[in-house]
Amino acid sequence: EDVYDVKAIEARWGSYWEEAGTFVPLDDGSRERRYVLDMFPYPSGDLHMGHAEAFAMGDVVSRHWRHCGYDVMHPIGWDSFGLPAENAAIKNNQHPAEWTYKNIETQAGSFKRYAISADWNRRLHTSDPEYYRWTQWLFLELFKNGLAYRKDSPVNWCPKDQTVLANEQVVNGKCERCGTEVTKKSLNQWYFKITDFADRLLDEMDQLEGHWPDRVLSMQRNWIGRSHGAHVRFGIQAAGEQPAHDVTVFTTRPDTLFGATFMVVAVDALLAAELVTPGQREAFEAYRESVKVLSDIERQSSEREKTGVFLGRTAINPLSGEEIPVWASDYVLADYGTGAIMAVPAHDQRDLDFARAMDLPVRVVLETGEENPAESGVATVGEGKLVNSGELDGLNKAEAIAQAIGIVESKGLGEATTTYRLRDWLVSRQRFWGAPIPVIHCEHCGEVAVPDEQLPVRLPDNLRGEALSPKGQSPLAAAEDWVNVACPSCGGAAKRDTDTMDTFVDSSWYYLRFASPQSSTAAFDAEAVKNWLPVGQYVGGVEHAILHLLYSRFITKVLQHLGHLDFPEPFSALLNQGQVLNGGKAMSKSLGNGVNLGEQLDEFGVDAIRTTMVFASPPEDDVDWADVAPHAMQKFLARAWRLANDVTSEPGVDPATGAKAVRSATHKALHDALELLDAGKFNVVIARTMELVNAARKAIDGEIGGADPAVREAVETVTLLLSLVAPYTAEDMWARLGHEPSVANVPWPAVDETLLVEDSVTAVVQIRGKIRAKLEVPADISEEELRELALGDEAVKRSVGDAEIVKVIVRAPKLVSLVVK
Ligand code: ANZ
Ligand code: ZN
Repeated sequence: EDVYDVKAIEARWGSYWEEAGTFVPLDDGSRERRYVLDMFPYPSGDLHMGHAEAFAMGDVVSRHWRHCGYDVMHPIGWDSFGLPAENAAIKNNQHPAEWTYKNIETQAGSFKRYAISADWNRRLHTSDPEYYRWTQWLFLELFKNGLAYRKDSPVNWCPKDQTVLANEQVVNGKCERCGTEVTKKSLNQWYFKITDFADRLLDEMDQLEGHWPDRVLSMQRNWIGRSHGAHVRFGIQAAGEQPAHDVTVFTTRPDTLFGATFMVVAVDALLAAELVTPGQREAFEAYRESVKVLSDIERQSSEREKTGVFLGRTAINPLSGEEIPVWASDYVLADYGTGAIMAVPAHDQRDLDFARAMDLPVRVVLETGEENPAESGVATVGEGKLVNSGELDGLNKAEAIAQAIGIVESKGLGEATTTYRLRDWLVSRQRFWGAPIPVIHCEHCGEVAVPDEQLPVRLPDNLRGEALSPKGQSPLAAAEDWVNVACPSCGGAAKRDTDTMDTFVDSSWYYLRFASPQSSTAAFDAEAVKNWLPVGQYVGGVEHAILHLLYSRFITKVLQHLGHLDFPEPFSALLNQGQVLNGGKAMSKSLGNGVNLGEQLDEFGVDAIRTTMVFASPPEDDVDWADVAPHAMQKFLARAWRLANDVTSEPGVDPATGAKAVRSATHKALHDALELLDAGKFNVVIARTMELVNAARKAIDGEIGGADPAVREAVETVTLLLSLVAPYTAEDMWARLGHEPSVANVPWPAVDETLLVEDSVTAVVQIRGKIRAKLEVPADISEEELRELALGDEAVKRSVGDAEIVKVIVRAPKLVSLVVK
């Protein structure tokens, strides 16, 4: 029959690939290995359009590489710890595992239907004890090597709900759920020392240049935020007092030291409370109270009116000896630099805004030719020469920076330094559904690592429903028989740590686990990791551009540092696919513009949806579902599929005996497709495939006919190209063409370069306006070549005879005109 029956075709091949093990890598070294990885999903409900987009893109890469002859590993797993499962469990009086594993099954079914070329044997779930046993091992590796530590730190606290709130859960200073005023509470929390690796995280990004999107690299750079500058110490005094102590500021602009007209200390820094004089204390405390509820982003917003309070003291400029007032404000952050700045309003906009609000002086020290900031309200930041700056006068900015650092260093009042925006990674959570932190607290021995043979520290399975609701400490604290253990070191009574790990820890190493997912003796098998890693192509959304990628890079570097790995970067290449929008907006419940993936698959078939996703735009661009036409795509697939029925030659006949025009079209499509795939222009590959489908159809319906071996070659090539995006259709065509499955393992045919030459055209040679010769020339002939050909032609020579050629006009590829006399 000649009807493209999507349902029948899906049913025919639906379970074939998994049963045949089509996508299980050989892993025997007979082929070069390549690793393609999609960011693994979180099991919230079924797959959605975003998954469909991301996984369609990753599958193009994976299938392309398989056709190129690589042994491809394309694994799949689930990031299955996390809060939504816990919230669902509280609501439904369940254990979080129930919700989690039910959703995983649903998603796995959808992935299979979606025909992702995944190796299902490597499937993993981060919430399996077999997995989190190794997450705990990883924690202990950091702990034992001084890279995991505990410290007190302030958290957002809702006194009514008795719970810690993430920054996103604090709305206008109030608890998102109950509206109670949020306070800060100090909690003892675990941190990973990612700051120790800040330089490596920055510098080793060089090797990712050109392989990761530029914007991701710059987001990582900004997040780490390395600033070169200086620490400069200012003496402090109150009226009539001797300098009490020093305050050190961090500045990236020591050249502007003579322009510092006041100092600002972060209002919430301990230092501010120490510095404030008794007379100013009341005003200070009132101010501090008023800014407590603001987030860092609000505090630093340039939109907000600057606020602050005078601390009653002056600071002494170490270069000029000038006395300047010391203020406290919220625009200076307590945990960046030293929490104190020298304010140079002429050349720093924030300082200028503050100076204008508080009526403080503005002094230009770098003459840039711009308008005076005191009048314009705009700080000047250009290049120029130093003025009003004593011994720095006349220097340019770079010279003055070096000179100023030299002077403060020689006086012992400061030194060059580097500061980072990056903070240590807070990894402990007071929640249940995560990997328990494998530490035991003993009064005698302190923090003791759970011995390796006692791992995993399993989550208790008797907690469910209400028992999981947050009570200011981890729900695990209530499981007394779980908490109370013997100290592994002294045998005395001790308690387990009741916090669980941030789920970013789970996902910071899963790409390693995929190399040997069943290993029960190690987190990863060294040999397997050597064979498969780093990941050749990582695919996922830009929402993970910072944290997940940074943490994964950090953990890889730690493991390399500790001798477990021999490469510094986990992901050699990164692709950020775009979002799927509807009507130009992200799909959301509140907008009511959601599109259900399952319904789309039911209506148009898997292949049409996948092909639509890939065809709609370059992979990194958004797809607006309001603008696409899966119905038309289904028609195109049907048209392609019918070609396979109309090929009447047997497989294996040399296509060289077939129609040359068809062969040219085929090899041009193949050639272009390879270049386009390497360049990541997957959408254009589909456009080329469409052209080839048209060429093949024309040949079959015209004089050439379906028996020509060049037509078979064309249709087999269509099949191959379609297998990148439309696996069911392609597999069915392949079978109809008389081949064994699977088309996924068919090598790309070699491109015959001689077939790529453009068709020839006819050039005419005119002499005195009359056509004297016609030449068959390549369409892309150069002016020079055409001129030579024309002048060397026998008929032309004859016509010219003894006359003198005074001028040759060449219009390649069609015309040569000779002026003779
Ligand atoms: C004087 C100065 C003059 C500054 C000037 C800038 C321009 P980045 O590049 O982001 O590292 N600063 C230092 N610590 C701060 C804190 N805790 N909160 C807010 N601002 C802080 O920025 C470094 C600059 O930001 C430092 O250099 C300091 O202001 C300010 F024409 O010192 B500068
Ligand atoms: Zn002990």
